[in-house]
Amino acid sequence: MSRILITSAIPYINGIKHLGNLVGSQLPSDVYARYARARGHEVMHICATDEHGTPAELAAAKAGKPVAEYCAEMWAIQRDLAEGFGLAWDHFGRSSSQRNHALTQHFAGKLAEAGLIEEVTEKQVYSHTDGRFLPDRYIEGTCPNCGYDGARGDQCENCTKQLDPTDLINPRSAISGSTDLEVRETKHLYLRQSALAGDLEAWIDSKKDWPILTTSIARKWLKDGDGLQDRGITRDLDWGIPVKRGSEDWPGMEGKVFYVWFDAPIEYIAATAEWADANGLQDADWQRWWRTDKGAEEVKYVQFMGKDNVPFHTLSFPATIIGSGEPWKLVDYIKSFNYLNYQGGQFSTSKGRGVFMDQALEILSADYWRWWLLSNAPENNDAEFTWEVFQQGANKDLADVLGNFVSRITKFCRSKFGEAVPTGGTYGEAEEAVIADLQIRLATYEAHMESIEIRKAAAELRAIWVAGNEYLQSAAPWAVFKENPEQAAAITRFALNLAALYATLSEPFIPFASATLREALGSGAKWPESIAETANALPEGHPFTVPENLFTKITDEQREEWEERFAGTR
Ligand code: B3M
Ligand code: ZN
Repeated sequence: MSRILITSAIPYINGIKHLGNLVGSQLPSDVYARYARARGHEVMHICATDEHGTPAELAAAKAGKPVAEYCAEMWAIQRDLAEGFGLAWDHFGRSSSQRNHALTQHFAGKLAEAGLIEEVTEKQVYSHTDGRFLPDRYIEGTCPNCGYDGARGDQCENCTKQLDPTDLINPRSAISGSTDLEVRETKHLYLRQSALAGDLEAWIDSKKDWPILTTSIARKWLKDGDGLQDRGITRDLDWGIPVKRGSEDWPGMEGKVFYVWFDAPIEYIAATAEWADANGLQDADWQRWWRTDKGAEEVKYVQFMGKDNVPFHTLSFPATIIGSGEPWKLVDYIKSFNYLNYQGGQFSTSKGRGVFMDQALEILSADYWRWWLLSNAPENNDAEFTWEVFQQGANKDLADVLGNFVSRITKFCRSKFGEAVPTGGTYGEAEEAVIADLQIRLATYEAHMESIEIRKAAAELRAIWVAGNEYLQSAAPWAVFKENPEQAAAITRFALNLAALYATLSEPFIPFASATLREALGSGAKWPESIAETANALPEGHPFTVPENLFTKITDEQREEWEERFAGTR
């Protein structure tokens, strides 16, 4: 048993997330956390909302609400949706928390002490109409790289090039549309990442077992120098964490806040402190997860995120940690994901294209989504959601295989033996063969889970379900019953035990169905040591009930209706 710290990239506060966001971080992190808990590890599973920066301010303005109020409301909405999807965090924090304010200011102070912060006078775009500077997404214009006319001050969405507001051609304010702009001088803090390039490169090089997607992005940024240019970590905004050195004011930085990407990853730590606060615990209780001088040396720390977040987690955040000179825990493994596309295009929050978390739960229960998304997770390539493949995948795996198996055996037992595990008969060759097969499959499933190969793990779990279905089909207790009721009893007992095994093994992927099944069968959650043992976990005479249809099929009419409903934009 070990201790595992798991964080999911923290979603921006500016609206409800779509299924592409979900499968790129929160969902796989939940599967891994559930699996680790089931194996008896001590787990700390953390997520939060990312509440600062221009996305939050712009979304609040659009909603006509003060930004603090908007964030508080959206946090509660995101928390409830996460619960609806079964995302089992130990804590769902907020990057606007006092804990994050204090920790972010603390890190800035330490970095300054280490000589890693530089005060730079730079040029920023000022809007006369709006009476303010226009950093990042507050400004839009034409991309100098590809000519796209909706590029934002921080990045071109079309060609992904990182930009500075002053790079844009024909710039305009994203707030008022005004072009009455002027370039003015303003002072900002820069983190001297370039001074840490050697340390970071050596650290990345030492991560031999990381996914190629993660290390290739990190290396690209190291080579291009892009990611390791010194980075501005402050902004001329009202909403955010005020710039301070620890608890001291920072002369010349009055009225400025830290850049959202500086404070967001620090929220992983802060959210763990928020967890301790919320549970009446001490600082030592969260520090044992984060401070290597306070017990975190033995913690394994795993992060989950979409590929666009990789540079910030492989370079910027580690620069903050290493540069602080303090014994904070560095990440041990970064699992990153490609994109999920929607019906031949992209999911898009800004355009409202695709299916969003609230809509998904309106039409189907969470396990359908969890299963399809995870078994098709965009691990090695981008993946594609279409209503047709979704319908096919969910129906085949959940209804035809797992649901059908459970339904057939529980209903058959009820009709012939009553609602208790039947007595009599013994397991024979057919059962021994299934036990041997599943013992190997279990080891494969565990190995994929441990190396966080989500698709492969899902495929193996599916194969485990299929094995039960095939067994039942060929053992055919309904046919055996007439001639040999004792043997039919043994077959039924074996199959009911397989159903109980499936409830346990499937829990990381489909926790709701797993709970329903466990309750119906009155089975425990203990992870199997050996399949032979679990084949008798439900003893003779053990009572059960037939679970309500675990999974009903998605009909063609439903598919067509949803395809049409979600064809446009929100
Ligand atoms: N909020 C971007 C995103 O939601 C950003 C992640 C922060 S992780 C510290 O994709
Ligand atoms: Zn571009």
